[in-house]
Amino acid sequence: RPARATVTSRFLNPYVVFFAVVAVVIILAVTVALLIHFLAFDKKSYFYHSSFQILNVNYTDQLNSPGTQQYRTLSGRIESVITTTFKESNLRNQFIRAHVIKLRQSGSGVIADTVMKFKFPRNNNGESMKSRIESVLRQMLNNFGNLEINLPTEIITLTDQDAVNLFTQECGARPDLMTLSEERVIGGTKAEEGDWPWQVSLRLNNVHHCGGILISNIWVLTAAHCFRSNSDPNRWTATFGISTIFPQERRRVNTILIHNNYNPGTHENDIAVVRLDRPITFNKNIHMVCLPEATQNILPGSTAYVTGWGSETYGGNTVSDLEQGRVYIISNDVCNAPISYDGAVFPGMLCAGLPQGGVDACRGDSGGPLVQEDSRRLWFLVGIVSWGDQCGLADKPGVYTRVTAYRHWITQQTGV
Ligand code: 4AZ
Repeated sequence: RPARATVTSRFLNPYVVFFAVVAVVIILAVTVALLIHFLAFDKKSYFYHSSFQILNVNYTDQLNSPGTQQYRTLSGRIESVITTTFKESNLRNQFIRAHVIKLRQSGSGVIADTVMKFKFPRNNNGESMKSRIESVLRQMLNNFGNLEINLPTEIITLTDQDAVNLFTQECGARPDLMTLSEERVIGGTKAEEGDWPWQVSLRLNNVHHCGGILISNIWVLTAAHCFRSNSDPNRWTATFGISTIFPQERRRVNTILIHNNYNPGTHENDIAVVRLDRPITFNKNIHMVCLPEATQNILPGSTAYVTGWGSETYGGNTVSDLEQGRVYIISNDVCNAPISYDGAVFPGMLCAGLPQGGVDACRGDSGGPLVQEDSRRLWFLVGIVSWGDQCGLADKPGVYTRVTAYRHWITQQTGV
């Protein structure tokens, strides 16, 4: 009898039965929840391209370059009209962002090539969503504020790669913008592949000597002083990608054009352009930066980034993985103060650094970029690493060639 009692309690103990049932219910619930999650809530990004025709804006040369105020204002207005439209529609939760890739001329008017990003559950197909997007745009047609916009003739579904390819043909986009994602916070000092896609390594006898900046598929901008020891194009090559040991691309240098009035004594006009032997095919990790307008104001106190393979300490060795530093623009007046450079900073130069020092360009960074992000998340070149009193000292910021001052010279030399 005691034996039988033991057997009974082992198999029919109400607690055991209770826990077994609870366990089964939990497993079932989790399975169902996962199914629902993947079928209904797991969202995928979808990209669409459409061309909006703006009827009441006349095309002018000012809309040729993304650096003009007109270009920024018009693109920004179109983006905000599209955003408002979707935010007030039944697609408000699916719409993520719109970005004008390019403004083009059409007759006397303007066409805005635009990429839009949406997020839908996976079980939705992108094509049925396309007709919902079209119908939202149709409904909103008469509600575009003071822009007169023609309904796009077609909306094209893009693959993620198509969307990236559209951006790589234009200047100044980093990977976070190409996928219309949240802005990536730039931290640390090591760059990741694609972070600074316009960065070039200029190599003398196949050894990294200077930085350079890709401004078209064939022209690289750099500093004149890079060629003080040697200006024979046959001795120079350019590599692309964040590693100087394993570059993604390599080109010979065909021509070196140094500013006629470069003055090694005062560092004035420290600018040069280099023509590659053949064009670079742009991709996500290698493409050009935007150039500012000659009239663009570079605001003291605004944030900028300097990148390069230069030494980390004055007198140190260059590095093989690209580094980035965050600095602030310093006015020429402050930079010319007696404790700073005491008048040695000319109008064609630009200072950037931290008041306490510590982050700076150094030997080997010369010729490389100082860039700033604009309101539409495009990156513009504002300076070329030129000179400074050692590296990272307090009150001795880096001094850069002021790109706006040489905007016309760059066009004269390269057509860019
Ligand atoms: C150089 O020797 C050099 N701290 C470049 C930049 C700076 C100093 C020196 C700025 O090429």
